[in-house]
Amino acid sequence: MMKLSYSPASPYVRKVMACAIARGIEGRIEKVPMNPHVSPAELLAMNPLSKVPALLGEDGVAYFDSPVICEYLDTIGDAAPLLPAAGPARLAALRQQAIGDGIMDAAVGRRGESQRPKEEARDGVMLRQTAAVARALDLIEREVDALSGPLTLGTLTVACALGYLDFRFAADAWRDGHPKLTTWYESVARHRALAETVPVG
Ligand SMILES: N[C@@H](CCC(=O)N[C@@H](CS)C(=O)NCC(=O)O)C(=O)O
Repeated sequence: MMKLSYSPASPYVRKVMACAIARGIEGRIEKVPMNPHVSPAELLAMNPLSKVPALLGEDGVAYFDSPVICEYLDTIGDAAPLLPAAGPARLAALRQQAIGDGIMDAAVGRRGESQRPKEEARDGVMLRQTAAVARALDLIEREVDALSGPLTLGTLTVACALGYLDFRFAADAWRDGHPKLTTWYESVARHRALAETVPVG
């Protein structure tokens, strides 16, 4: 049994679980709850960076971070891989993963900043994070056609990033000004891999 160090609100953890469900291997993963912010010894033994997700694989190797874990999961089971073989399709999926992970990085960072005492420097950082997300959404809207087709690591990552914006920053209404992305998200969100991993809390 693989072991996934896990926290329920993490969009990166959601991405990993969505990949596992999409490939039908979620039953081979035991989820171990972990608060990375208090650096528990069990997590540090797997990931010295004290971040979730971290996955103890069937080969005994502790994998992190989420892109690496998802690539490893592609080697488990018989389902088609979520990351295409080397070439333009793989590069497209990796690029989508990068923009989705980038939205998560900016939004998770902004959420962390928002919980610190208010000061000018903090507000400046949050404004940059907000602007980065806005520009990333505009890029994905322009390139929305590339999201169609079977699920990939790239499209799942973008969907999890949008789900995190709904979860933590619903008031920002990311759908405004992104009609094509809104339509795409409505349909992709129905996939079991995403429907069963919606963050709660
Ligand atoms: N690049 C990492 C990011 C993981 C990450 O930042 N996880 C957050 C939870 S959402 C975390 O563990 N933060 C704890 C910390 O930064 O100390 C990935 O893709 O897995």
